Amino acid sequence: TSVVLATHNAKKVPEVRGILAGAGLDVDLIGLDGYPGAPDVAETETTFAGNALLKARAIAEHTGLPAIADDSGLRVDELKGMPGVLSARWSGRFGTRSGDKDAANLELVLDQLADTPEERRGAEFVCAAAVALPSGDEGVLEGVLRGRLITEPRGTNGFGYDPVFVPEGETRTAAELDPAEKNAISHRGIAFRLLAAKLRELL
Ligand code: ITT
Repeated sequence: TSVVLATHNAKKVPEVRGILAGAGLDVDLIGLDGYPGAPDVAETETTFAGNALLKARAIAEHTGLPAIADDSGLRVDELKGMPGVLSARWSGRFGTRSGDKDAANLELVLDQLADTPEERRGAEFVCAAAVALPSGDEGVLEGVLRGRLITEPRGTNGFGYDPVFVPEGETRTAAELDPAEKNAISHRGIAFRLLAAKLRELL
């Protein structure tokens, strides 16, 4: 079965592929590069689940194939859960300009926590994984990874906020874990393993 992965974030693709393969799901996962002109869906919902469904539905409609999507982000305790669904756009909201959006977002969060002591630097990654079929069937599942934010980035694996996020029970950052180690514990790993079970039902 062919399934389209509705993301414009190239770094999410290998993670999702690895997770679904690890769950033993036998699907042919197609990236959006196979669909020039695929809509870049505005994330207008206030929840991860709502935005993941918007992305999956739009791409299922555009391609006529089952589509899966990821909406994810970082909730920082000290920032009352921000940047949350705004994680990909956080620095842009404050007018920061940088060639590297991930780096700018990460720097802004570190700046905002500059005066926050270690014991108050708790945070969590959240991922909503959605599937939408052209028939209208759909589903969405979530995963959370608790951890804490450090002050100096470490590691080169993963993406986004990984270099400053140390998962609970770990001493390494998420960017210092190898891909299989990250997938075993991550918000995305949890959400897409649940989604794999849902896909088995629907496809
Ligand atoms: P698509 O919407 O096209 O999938 P995107 O990068 O805009 O791509 P999101 O809207 O889901 O994706 O935004 C996710 C944000 O949260 C983005 O800033 C990521 O860097 C960050 N993020 C999500 N998962 C992460 C992870 O596993 N590790 C580090 N940062 C992560």
